[in-house]
Amino acid sequence: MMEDKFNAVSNTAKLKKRVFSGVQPSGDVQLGNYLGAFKQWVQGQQEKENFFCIVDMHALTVYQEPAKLLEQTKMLAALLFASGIDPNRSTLFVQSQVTAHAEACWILNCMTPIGWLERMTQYKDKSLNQERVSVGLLDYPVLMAGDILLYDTNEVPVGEDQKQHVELSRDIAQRFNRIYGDTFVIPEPVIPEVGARIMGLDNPLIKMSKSHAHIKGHAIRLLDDDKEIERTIKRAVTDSDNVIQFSREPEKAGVNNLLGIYKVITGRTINQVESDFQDARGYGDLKARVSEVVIEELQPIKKKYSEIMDDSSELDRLLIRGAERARSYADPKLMDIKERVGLVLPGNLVK
Ligand code: AQP
Repeated sequence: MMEDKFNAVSNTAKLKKRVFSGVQPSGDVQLGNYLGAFKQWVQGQQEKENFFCIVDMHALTVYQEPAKLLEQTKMLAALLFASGIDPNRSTLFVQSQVTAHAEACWILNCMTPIGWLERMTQYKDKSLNQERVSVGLLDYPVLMAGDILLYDTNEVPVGEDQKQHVELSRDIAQRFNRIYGDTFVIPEPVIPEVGARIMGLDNPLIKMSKSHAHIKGHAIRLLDDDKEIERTIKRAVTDSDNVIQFSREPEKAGVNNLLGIYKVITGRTINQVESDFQDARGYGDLKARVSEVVIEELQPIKKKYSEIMDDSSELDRLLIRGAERARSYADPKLMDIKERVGLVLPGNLVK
């Protein structure tokens, strides 16, 4: 029954714009992932045809403890479903389950100049102060290009931090199309107006991030209990002038970040948000109100998450089905790519 409904949805979906986006199972999912990505993905499910990918091979670009990586992958899948990703509307799958991604990456590697990769900000940031940097870390954006291009993606919703990578995917696609003929749709990055960059609560000048989520005070993790959320927001770095307004000034980045979190959760305009705090008695009130809306937003997600984790065999079934569906798009596309570059296809060899 579920299967029929799923196919019926997929048949009508062809006229819709196609969306691809990914998230790494690289640590505790934090509020920035949710507000900058998941929430936007869920809201766009109705009018677009969506592929959401848990990019476990991307996570491998920095060392992951094997048992933890597997656990984080399942937890992330459960959190995505709990946040509202609907398996009857969207295809949610794990990257390593669809081998076309790795194969496409290799072919695209062979036509990507190293200089394009060395210029990537994320590569520079993540390789800074590292004793050893893997080839995978440098190659991260090419694997991402493969992810996106295999699905004839029109739009890639990402936070501000990933925009450069989507632009690189466009460059790679255009180069391939020039050399081998029209093969790839050129994808567009779509950056949400709000929530594009949620900053660290301990340091509002750096973005909130999964890999720093274990540092006390840095992040709200989606599974934090209410008291922990309240404590972390209470400790958030602000300033001393007690003015509750949006501002681009670096010294106001902490207050700006808290107002941004409030704005994206409540869906209110800048003016409405500022007027909500007109009568606030300082940053204590601001923090209390932000805690309230964050707790309210995350409570149903945590509840749904526990229900999903109670029956993990259903979660496995959904991931198997998601991967099958992803393969039904990615495999024929890979065949087209291989044929264009002159690789041997199954039909080329006669027994
Ligand atoms: N702070 C953030 N604000 C807004 N959006 C964010 N995203 C991540 N952090 C913020 C968005 O979340 C999606 C999934 O991210 P990812 O896992 O693919 O990689 P990332 O951007 O590198 O996320 P993290 O949390 O910072 O992970 P680590 O620490 O492992 O690198 C993307 O759409 C991203 O823009």
